[in-house]
Amino acid sequence: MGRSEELFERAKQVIPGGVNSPVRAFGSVGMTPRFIEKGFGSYIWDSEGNKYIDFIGSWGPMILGHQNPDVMEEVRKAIFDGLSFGAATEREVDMAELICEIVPSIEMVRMVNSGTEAVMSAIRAARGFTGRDKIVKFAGCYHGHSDALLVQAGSGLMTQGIPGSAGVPEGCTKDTLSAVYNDLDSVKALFEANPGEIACVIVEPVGANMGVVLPKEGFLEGLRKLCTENGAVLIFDEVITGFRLALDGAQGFYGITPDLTTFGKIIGGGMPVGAYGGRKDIMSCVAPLGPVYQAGTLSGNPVAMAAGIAQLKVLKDTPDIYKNLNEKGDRFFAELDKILTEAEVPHCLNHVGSLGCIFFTDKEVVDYESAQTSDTARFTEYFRHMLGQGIYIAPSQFEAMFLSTAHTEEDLAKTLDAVRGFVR
Ligand code: KE4
Repeated sequence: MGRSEELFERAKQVIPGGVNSPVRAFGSVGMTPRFIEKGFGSYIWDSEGNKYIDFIGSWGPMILGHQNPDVMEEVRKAIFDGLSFGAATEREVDMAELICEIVPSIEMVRMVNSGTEAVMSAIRAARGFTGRDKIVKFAGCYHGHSDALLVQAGSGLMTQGIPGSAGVPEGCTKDTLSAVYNDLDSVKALFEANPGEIACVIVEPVGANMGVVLPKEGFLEGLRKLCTENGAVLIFDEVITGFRLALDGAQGFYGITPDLTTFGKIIGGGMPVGAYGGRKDIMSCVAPLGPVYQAGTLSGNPVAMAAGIAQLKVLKDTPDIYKNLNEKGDRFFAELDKILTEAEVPHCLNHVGSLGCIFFTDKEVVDYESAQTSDTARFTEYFRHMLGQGIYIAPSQFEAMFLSTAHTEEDLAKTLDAVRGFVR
């Protein structure tokens, strides 16, 4: 038994499923998860010393690669001043000012400790601001594990949300309505059926939790128009897309202004950080300024702020960093698509910038339903082959591939060669 197997056996005795987040268990690919010991640049090493090119990057945060020197230096400096005070600190002000400078729609922002917390809080702020209870989400979009958002994917269109998890009472999802991604009519229908009752529409501006699904032309603009017309808050969940597609995220990339935005991942530089923010009139509802309660012991933690600020500053101050990263992504995913096409492998490759995903289906994947047509058994073969070639991709068809500024042309060439070996 290898070290990962040993560790996994130990872990399963004391941690549910042996992991602290389900996708890490490699369940959908039927393998023992790799226990990772170290990361540097575009690489990670497992507990057996195997080296991998890392295309998960901690599910998005490591856009600069592992152990970026600027981030590590700022963390080193911060830890010697102490780890946590539960008090206001200058770094929190610096972070909030930086986010407001970088993302024009953000007039006021609150730090939290995860994307889940950011979304849960933004939803509460939207409900508190509008005085309305109902919310609209999209089948296939994932917004963290707060009760109201754990509705059965694809359930609930025109009806009350059906809990998608045990332990979530129907009362928590009865006000959650599901719409169809890229289908504005499904959203219009919900507004018509619930006049004056919908507090917000929350959307991943690029779906990245059903695999990668891009917004069709006019979809995001249409959501903006519907929310404005109906007095509902438009929330962009940019936990993945924020500071990734562009410095000002998907809202900058696509030119749409949401009322609130949620962040996570990149904003923490690898440390546990989330944030929500946007229009001052909405955020002014949040305690202690307003009546919407939200709190957190480690919110704005100084070490986490140091990491996040350092990462955002590199992204903000490095000339052409997004142009180069997105062009690298365009070249890589185009070549990946070409290899699969020339090998006549039925597939749909969706990508934007440094985010991408291969679906093993002959359908165009534009929403949750079409994503489900993917041959997940074929994906498992693909995953296992790539892992064996030292390429670490998400152990699930319905996740994304993340490129970083640290991935070299050699890394990408090796990855493409591994794909050629798979299709041969
Ligand atoms: P966290 O609570 O995991 O920090 O963020 C929840 C969340 C919110 N919104 C979006 C768009 C997200 O993608 C996420 C979390 N993303 C997953 C990856 N698909 C995290 C990986 C995991 O669950 O372990």
